[in-house]
Amino acid sequence: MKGDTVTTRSVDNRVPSGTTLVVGLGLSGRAICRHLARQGVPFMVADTRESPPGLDDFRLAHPDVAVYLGHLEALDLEAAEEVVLSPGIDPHAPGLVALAGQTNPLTGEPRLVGEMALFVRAASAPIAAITGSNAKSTVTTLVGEMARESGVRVAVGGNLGTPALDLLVEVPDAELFVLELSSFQLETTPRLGAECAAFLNLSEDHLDRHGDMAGYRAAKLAVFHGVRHAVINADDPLTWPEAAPPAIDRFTTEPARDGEWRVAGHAGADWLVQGETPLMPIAAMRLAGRHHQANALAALAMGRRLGFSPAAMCAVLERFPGLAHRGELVAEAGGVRWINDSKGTNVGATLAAIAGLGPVLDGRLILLAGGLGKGADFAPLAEPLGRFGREAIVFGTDAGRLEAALGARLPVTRVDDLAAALERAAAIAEPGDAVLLSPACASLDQFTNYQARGDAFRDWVQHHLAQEGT
Ligand code: UMA
Ligand code: ADP
Repeated sequence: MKGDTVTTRSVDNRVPSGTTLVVGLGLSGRAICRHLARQGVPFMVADTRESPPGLDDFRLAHPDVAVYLGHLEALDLEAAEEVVLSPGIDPHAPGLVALAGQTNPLTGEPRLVGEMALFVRAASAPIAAITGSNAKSTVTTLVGEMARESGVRVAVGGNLGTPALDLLVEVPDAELFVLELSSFQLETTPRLGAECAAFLNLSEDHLDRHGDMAGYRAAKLAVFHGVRHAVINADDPLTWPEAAPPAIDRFTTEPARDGEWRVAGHAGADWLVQGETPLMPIAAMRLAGRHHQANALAALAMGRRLGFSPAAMCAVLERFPGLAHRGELVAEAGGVRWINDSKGTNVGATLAAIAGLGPVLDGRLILLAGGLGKGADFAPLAEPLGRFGREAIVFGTDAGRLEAALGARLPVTRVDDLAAALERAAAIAEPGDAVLLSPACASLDQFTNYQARGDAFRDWVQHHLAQEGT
């Protein structure tokens, strides 16, 4: 099938003149196709896989659209008006690299763009954009909830849930778009022009795609192209823009550091504070841990710039319980806590989970980790695990690399998969311990996605505890 075109009308391996080529038939690719169809733009689709997941649905929805399956190098893109990439496709891949630096005469933008370029052209309401290595989904959800609580008609999506282009039809009268954006989406966005954009933090991730930290950071910094209000992490200089935006807000959780948005003492307790104004006590937040204080401050800073009321924003922080698969307490039995942090897909997230949990445990931490490390260095996990860990149980493709990085600091057991890791954890856990699934890796070697991995953890724990009769 490789290199074939699968279509109800025949085309050779040449994109017809004046046609837009959509690359990828996943969630974003199908949303891009729906958008182009609504706009009456002629397009065809390519996917490098022999059997992309959305093919059957796509054929039903677009019976007249040509689909090319196979290597992109074998496709002649010369006559394509524009090439719109799905985020999972590397713009530097063979077959696409020839388009680098070329401009689309109609739009003045690069000929090679991603979904967000189309979104920016079509959206008529302001955009609030959130990026970073971790906490994007949490902060995006918080800002969306704060907007709703303030009576704003808001559409929330992007890398989180609904593809951005689908929001245009799902919430046609949106007054605000709140979008979680990945480095992959930002890399192919020529100018986002956000009303407010936050860059939350940067730690090693997706190095297999971006080459190094500089490439990864450069992709993320695109969140500030054309921005009005930037929100940055005063504690993480890698989030700071290269050129000063018109307005900037800094948040910090370091007690000694200056920042408009910070944690400070007030009335004998720690409060979230703007400038000299105390907003709410930390203890009133439902989310726990210092990393969530940073997330709350970022959301508050964005909300203020977007005109939300402080009372509405604090009400959201008082009730928001956190998202599933992010530090989710699945069960507590026999003095052992079972915590699903399957969304901990990089080292920075797993470090935050250990830092939040380790100091408050009566016992020790049993870490379940492994999967696809995406080229990251696991060494930073060794010190905190040495301090708080009973054992690391590692599985999946990069189990060997984890074992090599951690083995000198605590006992490491290597097993085949998550089920075996859970068996081992149940055998060694003592009262006061926490069994934490925070893999520091992507799940795709053994699961469909991180949700499936977290669901497998939850199912196993519930089944195990039911059998034990606890
Ligand atoms: N793929 C191919 N050939 C193709 C097209 C895709 O091999 O021709 C592969 C990609 O390399 C990737 C997979 O298929 O492994 C999915 O890629 P995609 O671009 O089709 O992905 P979508 O289904 O459109 O989902 C994307 C985001 N996925 C990625 O960026 C990889 C989803 O984020 C997002 O929810 C969705 O768009 C809607 O906006 C997921 C994700 O893992 C949660 N994101 C990464 C992260 O958060 O770390 C960036
Ligand atoms: P993202 O969408 O960027 O992946 P999520 O909100 O889904 O972010 O959280 C992903 C992971 O990051 C979870 O494991 C979560 O516990 C962890 N996390 C949340 N906030 C922070 C933070 N401020 N710094 C580091 N890790 C965090």
